[in-house]
Amino acid sequence: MGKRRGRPPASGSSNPPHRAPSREDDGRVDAIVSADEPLLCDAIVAMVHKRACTVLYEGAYWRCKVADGAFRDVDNAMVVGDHVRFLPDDKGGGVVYRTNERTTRLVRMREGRQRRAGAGREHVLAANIDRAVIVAATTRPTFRMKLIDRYLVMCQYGGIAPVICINKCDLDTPPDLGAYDLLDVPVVHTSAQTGEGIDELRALLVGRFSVFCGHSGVGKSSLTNRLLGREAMEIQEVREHDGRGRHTTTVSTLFPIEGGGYIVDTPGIRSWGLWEVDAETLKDYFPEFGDRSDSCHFRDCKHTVEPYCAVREAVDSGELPRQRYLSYLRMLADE
Ligand SMILES: Nc1nc2c(ncn2[C@@H]2O[C@H](COP(=O)(O)OP(=O)(O)OP(=O)(O)O)[C@@H](O)[C@H]2O)c(=O)[nH]1
Ligand SMILES: [Mg+2]
Ligand SMILES: [Zn+2]
Repeated sequence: MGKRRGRPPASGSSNPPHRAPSREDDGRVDAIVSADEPLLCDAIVAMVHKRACTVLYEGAYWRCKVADGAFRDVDNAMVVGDHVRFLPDDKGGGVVYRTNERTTRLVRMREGRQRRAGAGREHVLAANIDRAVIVAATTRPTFRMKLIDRYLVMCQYGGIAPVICINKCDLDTPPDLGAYDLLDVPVVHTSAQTGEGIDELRALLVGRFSVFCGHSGVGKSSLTNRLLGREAMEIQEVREHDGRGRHTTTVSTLFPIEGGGYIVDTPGIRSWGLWEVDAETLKDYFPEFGDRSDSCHFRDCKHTVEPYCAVREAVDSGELPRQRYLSYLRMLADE
């Protein structure tokens, strides 16, 4: 069995057909090849498994072992989007010997923002991406603006350009997103069901490295399938009784798209841990506050209860959207 062209990588820990399952096979091999070995090829991590990964190389997926020492960072050993150097074998597999430095990281924190020992460590969701498609549904699950605001902070933190995608437009009228008018963020209205807005979304993705993020059930995998024109990802009904998703996708997966570029479908995030943005700097991640902060009476104004706060005054006068300000306060309060 050769390369697995045109097929998505097998999910979870199941073995691809070209490798017989073996109990001794724990995925580890010795670093017998120097990382600078000329035979090594550049590939992108498409899926991470336990002590193994699938990489994308020359348009095909290769299930790889990972050499000792290939990880740069014990905590975030390898993530989708990592650029690696690997040695392909003739059975559609290979060995990864090195992961390269990351240019961007989509990050969320494992636990609270508090600086307790072990708390608040970064969890890198994907690396080297330049665009995040923040997907929300008009309904099922219920539209919640504060989630979009959190993703926007994550994007800003990771140096990633966001796009807001309101999906399931066949089910309900899209919400008013006027609160984002001051930000330079493209908004697309889609329906993975009817195909509405898919071409517009595609135009924003071609030639880029994009990741779909958003809550479970909003339709990230459905949009991925639409864009690819095939059932690459499994999708499932949203649970009816509470309208929340149930994590159909469990492993992030990378796909090349027609016209160039890549998309990554990710598992929905249900609970929000917080991230490496502390209370003092959170305000910097709300670009529309901008220069107004300079006019606050206190130089270190957090725009909460301080007197003569220019940001609060702008909210009161309607110059700044109150919804965004309330999101800021909620995040500050760690809610
Ligand atoms: N009516 C309608 N249903 C949609 C649309 N997009 C997705 N769905 C449905 O919503 C449900 C969830 O879709 P998924 O694509 O699995 O959602 P997801 O965001 O990938 O969910 P997780 O993998 O759990 O994060 C499925 O029943 C889809 O058929 C849409 O545009 N319109
Ligand atoms: Mg999914
Ligand atoms: Zn202020």
